Amino acid sequence: MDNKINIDMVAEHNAARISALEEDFSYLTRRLARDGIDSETLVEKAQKFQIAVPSWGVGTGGTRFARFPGIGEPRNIFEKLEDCAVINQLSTCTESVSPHFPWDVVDDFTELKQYSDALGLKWDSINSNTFQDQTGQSKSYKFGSLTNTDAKTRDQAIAHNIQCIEWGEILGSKRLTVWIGDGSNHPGQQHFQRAFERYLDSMRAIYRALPSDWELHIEHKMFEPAFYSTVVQDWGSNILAAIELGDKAKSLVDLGHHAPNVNIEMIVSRLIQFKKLGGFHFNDSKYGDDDLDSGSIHPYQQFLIFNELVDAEARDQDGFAPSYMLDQSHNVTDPIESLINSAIEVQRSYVKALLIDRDALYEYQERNDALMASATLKQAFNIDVSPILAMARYRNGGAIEPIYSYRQSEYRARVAKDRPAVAGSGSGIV
Ligand code: LRH
Ligand code: MN
Repeated sequence: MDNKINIDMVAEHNAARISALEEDFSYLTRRLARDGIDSETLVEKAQKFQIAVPSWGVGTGGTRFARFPGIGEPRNIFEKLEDCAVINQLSTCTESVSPHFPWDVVDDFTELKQYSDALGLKWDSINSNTFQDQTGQSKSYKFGSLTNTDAKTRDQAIAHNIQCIEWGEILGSKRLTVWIGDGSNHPGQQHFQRAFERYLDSMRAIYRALPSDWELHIEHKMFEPAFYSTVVQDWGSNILAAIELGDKAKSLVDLGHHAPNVNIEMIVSRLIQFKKLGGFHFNDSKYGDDDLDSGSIHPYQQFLIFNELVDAEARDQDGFAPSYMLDQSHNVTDPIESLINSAIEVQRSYVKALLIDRDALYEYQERNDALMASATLKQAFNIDVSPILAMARYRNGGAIEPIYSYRQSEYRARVAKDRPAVAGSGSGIV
């Protein structure tokens, strides 16, 4: 099992880089001190920053056209956890894994819990799946799951979600994330209100099964797999459902689930204001739900989202405790490298947002000094916080240069010896 990256090798790599890092860090410390900002406080906050990794993200992703698996593909949740442990070892900010059932189902969940404990990993939100039919499933989800016009099909979907909660309790998770693809492809095919009423009824049954200290996260998505209407298509339907269901129901924002140019940071602000922000699926996109690496296309948008999050933190906003998670599909990169990089890019947006001079910003906002208000954000965004992120990794026992250390470890080639190559290039996201 122990495929850890050799810690002595990482220590060697760090030893060769620490003096350059300390030089960059002390320059940045002096630079920030001029603005009355303490770099040590930022490193401490960066060291505590955590973002969960999706179990389905460590395998090569694909599209409806094809999936081109790489070498050493993880074949089951145990091998996926090994890869997640490497991501956390080098980045030190991804100690939790979010599983997807039934993709990650095992016979013995206690054994799985022991395995994750041994790797120093925790379990984040559980993702149910009623967007695919499983072999031997009695009712098909072709025309929907929790909103299907057939009550037995809805009951089947409800039962699956309740089963996910039970498995999650064994793993120590505290959240269930429900994303459904239910919707229609033709005008007139679905009665919008009746479908949403069926959705709420089904979700009430799932909500009733939630343990008292759990949350239910609702994930909206504009389209796909439905291409005319989607029952939970945007934050409006999402927050209405969350308010209707109760305090344990919150809204989850997957960045790729919005039309291009939608002001996602404003949606985040609304959800914060009404204490309904449950969490995020971070990724990036240019067109549709592309699931590209976080911050790789719109880093400023990601920064503006963290401006809203840090603002809420600074104002001690009531009911503010969002969870952070990546939800990406790695079609052309080594998934481990992309997840390490993306976790750090989300952490970067957080630390840059901590640099914003909020008092000055509020002042400019009150005085309608649009230019200086915008410039105040840009000034923080333009500071390179890499030395703070690297110092946080170093002090957490990780790698100053994680991708370099990962490549030097030849981890992928090593596990490929144990994990037979996957033949052919079937299609599908995982
Ligand atoms: C839907 C989604 C959802 C997951 C799936 C893998 O597009 O974002 O969060 O269940 O991807
Ligand atoms: Mn998602």
